[in-house]
Amino acid sequence: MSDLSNPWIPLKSLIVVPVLVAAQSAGGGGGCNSGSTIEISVDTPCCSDPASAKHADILLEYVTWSDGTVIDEFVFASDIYDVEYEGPVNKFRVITGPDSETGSPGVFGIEDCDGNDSSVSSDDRTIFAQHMLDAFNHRNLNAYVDLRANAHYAYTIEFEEPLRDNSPFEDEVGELLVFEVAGNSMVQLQALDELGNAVGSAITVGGNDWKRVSPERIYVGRYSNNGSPRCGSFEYKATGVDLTDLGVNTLSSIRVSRPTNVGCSDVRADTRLVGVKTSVVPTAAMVFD
Ligand SMILES: [Ca+2]
Ligand SMILES: [Ca+2]
Ligand SMILES: [Ca+2]
Ligand SMILES: [Ca+2]
Repeated sequence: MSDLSNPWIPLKSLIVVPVLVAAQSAGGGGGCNSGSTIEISVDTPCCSDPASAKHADILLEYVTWSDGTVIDEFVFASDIYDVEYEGPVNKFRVITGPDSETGSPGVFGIEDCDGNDSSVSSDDRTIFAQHMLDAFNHRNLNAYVDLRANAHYAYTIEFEEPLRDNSPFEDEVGELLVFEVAGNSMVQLQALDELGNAVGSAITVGGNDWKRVSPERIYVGRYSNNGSPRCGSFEYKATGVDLTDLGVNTLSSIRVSRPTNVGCSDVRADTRLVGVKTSVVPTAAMVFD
């Protein structure tokens, strides 16, 4: 009641509102980069201009976060499992640029893995996970999951070593790089504990989270189901996710899936995830604190 007599309360409320709005837009979508670009430097051995490497190696070199932090150590997938897919055939593929020297070049449809391309079996899902791992366990970014169906899917990525947040608070340095073909689709990310249970909070990455890669834009090719290149290309966009956004301080594995309750949004995400080594490994003394 005494607050009602305080003439400053209404003014305080007015001041607080814009701060809250800014905090929500920075943390709600998993993006931790202000501005419309993310600085990811790549090496494209085929071509002096990275934009010409759409069918070839696009090798991750270093990332420069908006606070000036430069990181050139990355953590790749060591396993992929628990693949789910409830969509039609010919719509869920692993693509590695056909002229690549890093990774396993080609276009792999999930339905083809067991030798019967008319349906998706349990064997298909298991073998497809191996194709995904072949695309996710090295620094060639031209290797990703391609999805063209508005259908349920999910998969779990386990990392070579746990990712660790450089700060327990929201910060500008992302522990996860997420790439998306064309930057027009939404994807859901959920941290898992050692037993595979969901921990922290699921986030949906999409919309303005996707940034144009700088200093030079990068592109990936378009392919028919038999693997032959088609005309044109798609710009490859990316975002950085601070582990605080996922509600965890460390991350050993992550569930990637179709978001639910997002209306008519494009959920056909074509994704590639790379872990970023932003923090030193704790010493024994730190572990036992
Ligand atoms: Ca099959
Ligand atoms: Ca953080
Ligand atoms: Ca897309
Ligand atoms: Ca961080």
